[in-house]
Amino acid sequence: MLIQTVATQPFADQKPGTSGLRKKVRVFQQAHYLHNFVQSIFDTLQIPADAILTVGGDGRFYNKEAIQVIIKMAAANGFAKVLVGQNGILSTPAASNIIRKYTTFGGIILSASHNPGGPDDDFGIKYNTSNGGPAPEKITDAIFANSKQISHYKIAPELPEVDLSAVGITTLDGFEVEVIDSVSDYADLMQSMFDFAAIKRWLAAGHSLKFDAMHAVTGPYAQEIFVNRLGAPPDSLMNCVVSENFGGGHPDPNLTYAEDLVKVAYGPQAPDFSAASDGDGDRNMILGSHFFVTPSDSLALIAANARLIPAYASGLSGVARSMPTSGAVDRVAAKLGIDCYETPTGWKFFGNLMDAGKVTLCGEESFGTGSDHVREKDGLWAVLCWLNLLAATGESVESLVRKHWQQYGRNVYSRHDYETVPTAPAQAVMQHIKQQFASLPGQVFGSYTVNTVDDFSYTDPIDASVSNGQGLRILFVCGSRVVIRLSGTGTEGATIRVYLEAYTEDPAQQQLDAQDALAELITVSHQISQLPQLTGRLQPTVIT
Ligand code: VG1
Ligand code: CO
Repeated sequence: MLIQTVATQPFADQKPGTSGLRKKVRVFQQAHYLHNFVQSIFDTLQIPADAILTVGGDGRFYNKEAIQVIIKMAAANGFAKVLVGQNGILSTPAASNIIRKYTTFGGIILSASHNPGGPDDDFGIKYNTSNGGPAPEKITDAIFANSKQISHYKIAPELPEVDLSAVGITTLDGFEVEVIDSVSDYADLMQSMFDFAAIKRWLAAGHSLKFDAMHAVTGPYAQEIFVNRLGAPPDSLMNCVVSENFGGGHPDPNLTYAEDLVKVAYGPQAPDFSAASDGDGDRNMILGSHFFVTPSDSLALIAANARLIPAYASGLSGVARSMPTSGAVDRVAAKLGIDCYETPTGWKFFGNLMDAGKVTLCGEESFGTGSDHVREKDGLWAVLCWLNLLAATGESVESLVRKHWQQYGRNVYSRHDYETVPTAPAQAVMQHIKQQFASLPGQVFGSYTVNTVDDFSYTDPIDASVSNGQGLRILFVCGSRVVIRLSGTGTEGATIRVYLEAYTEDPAQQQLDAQDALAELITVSHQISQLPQLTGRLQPTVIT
């Protein structure tokens, strides 16, 4: 096989964020840009002679072109084989499953997740290690370092374009590309974990389900699992045909962007259960009839009831949540007598805990829930958890949540996002809070007294690696808190995320709308951060 070494110049902006490198498609289309990053990944690895690389993406614009480049570069860099999803499609959790099930060396996932797709929108790429999880910071830092000094990349230019539409094996000079069915391995895994017979009976008894794939990657997975295997009527699915620009939408499953589904779930014919997933299939939104479940509550409730699900019948080893996620799951862990870990934002921090058998379930407030069945968060898995719990208990979504609050109290929670803020004022907000670190403790704001403030730092309990600067925390004496951090997944300006949490045992308070219950805390957060004054933004762009 002819291997060409191509001279190149470094790009300065290839630092992976919370979940890989995300940029506008046009940035990736610059000559050598994708090649440089892929070579920078390969240069961090010691690739053994029989190494297999898993490759797949969420089907967005530029997915197929990128895959052809990656195949040619994998061949030139010494991989023996590439496993690629049919039509270049693998949801993020499905890719994680393929890496694990076929013990491949690692994987490249092409996705910008919940960010919009299309020629003027976003593309992304990340590397997952042999455990199926996102590369830890040690590796992403090394990739960035390589990208800043790269001078050459290797490619096999004569390798023919692989026909990604047909399942099968192509061989060239001993290098193999196998196109695999994108769905069946994942659907089999789900079927092995949940009580499909009980869910089938629940559906057959007249309960209704609506699933919104938001024109993104979970469409074919939902068709196979909900319709083909669980017998749900075909009109249980909406927006389930994958499109390269996600139907022009923003494939982010929350009350703002999943408006098609929200209309149905709050409409006159509201189904018993509604759910949506994001661009790459790792996020989930759970709704009952006229009822929204916060992701933090969803994690807590799945943890509390996990034994009703066959895969977790023998209990959980422990749980983990990202720092900004509410403490609802901590209360469940305390009751169950299991450990609860608090990690920085981003799924990559859960991998070590799962590999070491310390945790079974993990979750993030950003509509991410998952378990150690793979090493990514998993949207359809969360949907199946809920369906399994509904079928096993015969309860409605709302009554399950309300009973949970009665038993554990409610962590009233909301996140306010201020998107596309220019970088300077966003930094100014963070600086303004940091300047008050010494003076804030003890200060009184209305009914809130500041207890402590810090910039969250995490020491990994398994490998002792330290991650600093993970978000500013203002903790109040009453147990309420405000967390402020800058997003690491955006591609335009800065996004400021303000996370608000108050705990209440009072049943009357538990019935309140979260925005009403948090109104004073929101005002206090503005007083301390001066966000409206420093950014000119009076309202958040998105409230979840
Ligand atoms: C966001 C979320 C974070 C999540 C990450 C990737 O990161 O807050 O919880 O892990 O997206 O999700 P940030 O840095 O923008 O806050 V996905 O579904 O985009 O891979
Ligand atoms: Co995602």
